[in-house]
Amino acid sequence: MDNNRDSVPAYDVIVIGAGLTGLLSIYHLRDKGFTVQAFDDASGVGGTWYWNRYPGCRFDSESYTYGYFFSEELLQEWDWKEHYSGQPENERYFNYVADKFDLRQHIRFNSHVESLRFNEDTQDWTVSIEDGYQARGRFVITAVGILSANYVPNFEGIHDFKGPWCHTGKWPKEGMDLKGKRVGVIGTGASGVQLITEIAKEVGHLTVFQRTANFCAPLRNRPITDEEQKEIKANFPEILEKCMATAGSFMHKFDPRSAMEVSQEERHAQYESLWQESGFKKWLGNFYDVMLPGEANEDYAEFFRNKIRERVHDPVVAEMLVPKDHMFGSKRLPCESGYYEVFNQGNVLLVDVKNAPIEKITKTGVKTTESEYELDVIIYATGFDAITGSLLGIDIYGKNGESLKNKYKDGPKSFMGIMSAGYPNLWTVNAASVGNFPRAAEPLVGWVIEAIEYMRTHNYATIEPSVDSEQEWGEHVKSEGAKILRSQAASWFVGANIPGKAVGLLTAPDSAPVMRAKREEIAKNNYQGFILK
Ligand code: N01
Repeated sequence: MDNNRDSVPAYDVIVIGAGLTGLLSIYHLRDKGFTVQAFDDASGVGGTWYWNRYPGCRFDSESYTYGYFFSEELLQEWDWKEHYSGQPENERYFNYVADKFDLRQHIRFNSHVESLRFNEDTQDWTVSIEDGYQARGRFVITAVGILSANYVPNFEGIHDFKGPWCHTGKWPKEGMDLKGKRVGVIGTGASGVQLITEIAKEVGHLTVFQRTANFCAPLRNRPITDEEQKEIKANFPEILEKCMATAGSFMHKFDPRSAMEVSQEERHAQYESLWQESGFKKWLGNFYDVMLPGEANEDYAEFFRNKIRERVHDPVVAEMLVPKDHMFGSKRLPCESGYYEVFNQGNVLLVDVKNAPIEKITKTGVKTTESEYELDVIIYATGFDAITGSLLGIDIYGKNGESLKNKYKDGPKSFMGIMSAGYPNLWTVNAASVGNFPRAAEPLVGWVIEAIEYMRTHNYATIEPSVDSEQEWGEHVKSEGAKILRSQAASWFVGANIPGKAVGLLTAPDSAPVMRAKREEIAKNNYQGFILK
């Protein structure tokens, strides 16, 4: 509690997080004349790109579609070196942005936010940091990341293991010494796939514990040539336009034809030609109906399965790597740079932990229901408590002291993923978007700041959604969410990866252009669906 409130520094806006969305928020808020204070757990900027330092970590959005577009000067002076840039360069980029725009002065680092409490008398929020520091803000933007609450399964004996271990999302800054070691990796999602491919080059022996085989596609990364660099820099408006026109804000546009309308020959020729392309084009640039449950989806899935079979020499191992229990595209497609070939190495073992689950972690390794594996290092590539994990990691108390954890116990309750009834002026921006994240974050943050400006202009102290609009949104997410492919697998998209978490789509079911249009309509109608006082 803030017993001595007058001595607590007060700001117009508190921003939690100094990653992509946090930096963006600070820049625009300051630009509009608001006072702003940000807090971050980390000792530096970058969020995801600060924490995920594991070997192999990189974009699978095209680098030049990922950076900020708000400054033409920044676009022109920053050179992405690779089409799919790696973590070290990505972290450098965010540092460059923070320095260029002098953003660090507004950030308190090494500051773990413990709680947020709404003060009904002063109609503002008190933020409390673990070390006892406090600040107040009229508004709060929780730019805490959608994939930032690391999930490590609660395996029996996890702390008994004698060797080093870590989660991919909290890779030590000083690195991990894996050379020549017996390393075990648990998890084969996008992080595991990138990590496994990279560390297989240096470890002594690698044991991969796989519960679910994934559809993975070649990334085909390469350096950006000088010629390409010039072309990219001359074409940023077109690049942006392309991204903003698509459902997930990526550059790739679906083929409007149905896969099943064309001949099998033509269909397969298209699959093959997309296979040779880089990045997500294979996922998001194909016939539109490969992303709908049904015949086209299964046809493309089989094409992927055969690609895996071609690349893995041992047919038994190949079948273990072939996904058979979920639809293509229902989980996020990991991009890879030689993942399947890793399993042709003599020093790599694939262990199926679906049929024989991990029973416990021992002093010396991993014990499944079938066997024991001796290891020097264990790496948990076991994912994140997505979307709500980091938000609910903060004790948030709204009107009448009601805890957000309690409100969210059966799943998130918000209007448009950006604010919850009973929590005035608390913008939970990260719940609203997936896809090529920066392209979704820029317009969203812009919209939030416009709303804050609107309130300043019209002298309102608080904004919060009505209970009705929150309920309607919840019903929309449920009914429309059930229809989309992302809801059809047991993944982080629906919270199914976290034991005990309520299962349901955690983000908007609408495309990015639809979400932008909905928000514009709300703003045009004086923030319809919200109560302003
Ligand atoms: O996490 P995941 P991730 N026993 O949840 C397994 C983004 N990202 O960190 O599939 C055994 O996808 C789990 O098994 P299963 C991207 O959006 C982007 O890899 O649940 N295994 C799965 O294999 C991505 O989607 C990039 O059966 C257990 C794995 O752990 C998101 O982050 C790079 C287990 C977790 O996979 C998350 O990816 C990396 C258990 N008890 C990540 N519990 C870019 O390229 C979990 N698993 C930008």
